[in-house]
Amino acid sequence: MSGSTLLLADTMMSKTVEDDRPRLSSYSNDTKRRDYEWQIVWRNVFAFIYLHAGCLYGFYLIFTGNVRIWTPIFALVFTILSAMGVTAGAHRLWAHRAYKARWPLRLILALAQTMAFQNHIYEWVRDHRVHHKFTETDADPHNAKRGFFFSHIGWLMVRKHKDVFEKGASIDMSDLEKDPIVMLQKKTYLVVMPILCFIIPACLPVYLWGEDPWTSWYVASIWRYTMSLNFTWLVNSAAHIYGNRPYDKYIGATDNKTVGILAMGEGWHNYHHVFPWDYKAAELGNYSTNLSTAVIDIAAKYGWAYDLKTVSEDMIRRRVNRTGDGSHPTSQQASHS
Ligand code: ST9
Ligand code: ZN
Ligand code: ZN
Repeated sequence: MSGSTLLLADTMMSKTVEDDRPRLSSYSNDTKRRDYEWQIVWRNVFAFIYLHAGCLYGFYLIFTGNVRIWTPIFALVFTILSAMGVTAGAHRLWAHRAYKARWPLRLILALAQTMAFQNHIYEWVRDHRVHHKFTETDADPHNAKRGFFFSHIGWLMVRKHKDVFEKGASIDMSDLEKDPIVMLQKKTYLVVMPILCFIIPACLPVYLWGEDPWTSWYVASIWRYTMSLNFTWLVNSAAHIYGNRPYDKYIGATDNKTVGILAMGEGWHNYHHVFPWDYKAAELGNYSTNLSTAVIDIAAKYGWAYDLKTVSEDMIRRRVNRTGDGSHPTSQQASHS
């Protein structure tokens, strides 16, 4: 990673430009209400209230020093591991086929994705493919035109819009149906997920360094899980609302450096929506804001990942000049201003 690469990334984020794409508020009440009745799923509402209250208690335990030092460190390591299952696994490998992976890597990524409890790979990928195909319409499960709260967490607390089912039926999932690791994970998810996401992370600190069991539960399980959910959800909310649109100013997705770091390289979302097949999910291979790319590159070095797809510089430049908002350092608008 060169200094100029870092500079380029920083320049891309530091420029603020006129946002002339259609405003999110153009999602009128008519559209919002059409054929849609709110059907709140109270089980999920209460689960998310518990998780967020527990997460605040986890913060309290950490900041008042009522925790052994290794427990938050362990939680952080576990967060990164499980995040790789989502970013390098569910997202870049299974949803977008941006590279290919040998079975040992697919198995590790599937286990890591199970630790993250963001639904099994099959369901995660189906919702994500629908999100890309019908972005910011009623068929998008976390349609950002329905506001920050809905696209962040609200969509998980209500029944889906009927367009999600109807248009979602057009999504081809046959590639996942042919992957025995994905199908085994789907079949065993309800048993394996609670063990990997909650029980093992809560037990290890107790057995390894004598952490108090409740402290371990609230810090290593609840705090860790709730924080990683929120970092992930920022990609659907913040990275569809705040930030620059260097590659396409006519779409909602934005490049957002903060989300890029918190979501392990998934915040370069304007780029990602324009070039979803790039295994980096970003233009630059900048590891400091894209840990997931580093993991795929290391796996590729050992032959576990291969056929990594990317986008030519020329194609990017042409797109930047045709539809970018002028915030890209190489854009013609930027160089003329
Ligand atoms: C979670 C997911 O948090 C987060 C995803 C984020 C994605 C971000 C992407 C950005 C990149 C990655 C960044 C990673 C960063 C990591 C950093 C970490 C530090 N197409 O869903 P159901 C059909 S999950 C086609 O029940 P309801 C289908 O037939 C959090 N068809 O709908 C289905 O039946 P089946 C934990 C579809 O009843 C049937 O409808 N999990 C589609 O409206 C029923 O489906 C939870 O909280 C589609 N897209 O319920 C669980 N969808 O499945 C939350 C559905 O049998 N979920 N169908 O084939 C639920 O409780 C429910 O889904 C619901 C909706 C209440 C939300
Ligand atoms: Zn998106
Ligand atoms: Zn994607």
